[in-house]
Amino acid sequence: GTPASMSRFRGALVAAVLGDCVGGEFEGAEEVPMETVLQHLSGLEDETKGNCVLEYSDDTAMTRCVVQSLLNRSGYDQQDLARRFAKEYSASPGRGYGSGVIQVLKKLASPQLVDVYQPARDQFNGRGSFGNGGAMRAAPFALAFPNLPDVKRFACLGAMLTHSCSLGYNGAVLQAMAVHLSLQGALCLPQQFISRLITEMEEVEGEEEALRDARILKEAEKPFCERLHRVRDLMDRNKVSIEEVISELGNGIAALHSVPTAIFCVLHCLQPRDYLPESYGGLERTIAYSLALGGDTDTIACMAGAIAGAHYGVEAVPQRWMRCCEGAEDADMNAARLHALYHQTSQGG
Ligand code: R7I
Ligand code: MG
Ligand code: MG
Repeated sequence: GTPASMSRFRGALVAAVLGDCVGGEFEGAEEVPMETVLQHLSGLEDETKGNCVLEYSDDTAMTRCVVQSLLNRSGYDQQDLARRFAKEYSASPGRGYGSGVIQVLKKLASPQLVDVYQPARDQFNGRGSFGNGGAMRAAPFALAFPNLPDVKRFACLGAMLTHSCSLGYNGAVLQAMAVHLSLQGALCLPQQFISRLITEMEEVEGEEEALRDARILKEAEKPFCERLHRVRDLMDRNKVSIEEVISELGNGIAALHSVPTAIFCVLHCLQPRDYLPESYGGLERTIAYSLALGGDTDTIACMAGAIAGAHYGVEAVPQRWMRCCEGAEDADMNAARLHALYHQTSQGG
């Protein structure tokens, strides 16, 4: 498709929901044989099963808040978004939220709250969360703002409502940038795609707070850059085992151990793989592969889904999969509305 086409917007938002819904089955599993993944996915194709419903988790619940807020406020409004997060959590607390972020969401509900970023700063003894909860809901920022500086800035602020550690919010910046570039068609040149992400993250991680957090947490000087270099090394190789991907990139709940992993899943699945069905297109391969990594499967598949969906477009999403996923229809409709906002913004409106 052409850059920033409607199909890419719909693909991004719908495939993110799909990843979350189908990935929920394996969240936290240590090892997930590919055979089990393929069985789970072919279960969605089974018409005789009638109306299968896979519920979405916190990943989609919070993404929906971001989408609704951006649309309603025609841009980023921290008060509005904070209120929506709090309201959504109190309406459906059972969506599988991270154990730490629940405290933030409860505080955000207080009408006395003056600084909406303060509850996030109080997390984990004042250092803030490095979980992937900011990154899992970052895709809509790439679908609302056409300019990269805006995407970076608002993805960062939107994540800081719950994640004040740079290893948390910079994961959101990276995820939003990956969706932004994919939307432009940048995945047609995978080498340039990863190089561009590294160049951008060099700058992002050169900030003082990022350097300080990395030092305190005893990570590499620029942790996301280091991981992206590993992604580049892995994608250059012909054969890579799942075990190697997990040990090099991780499959955990930290943004650092999941956002580069999701990006790798997309890059690795641009080509057919002999352990994935020949009938699968790139989007199906990406989701299946993400689940086979185990660990934080709903979130890795959600993030990989958003990037892949922006590349392949909505036509690549299997109708039967979509019908099984709660919130997929809604995502499709809202993607069209974000498409309008994006193109309105790009004309300076
Ligand atoms: O990041 P967050 O919103 O969780 C998102 C994940 C996704 O996988 C969702 O699908 C859902 O399952 O949860 O929630 P947080 O509570 O901020 O962070 C998640 C977890 O990361 C925390 O519960 C901690 O276990 C861990 N964590 C930390 N541990 C120690 N020190 C995050 N930050 C820290 C830290 O600074
Ligand atoms: Mg979840
Ligand atoms: Mg998860």
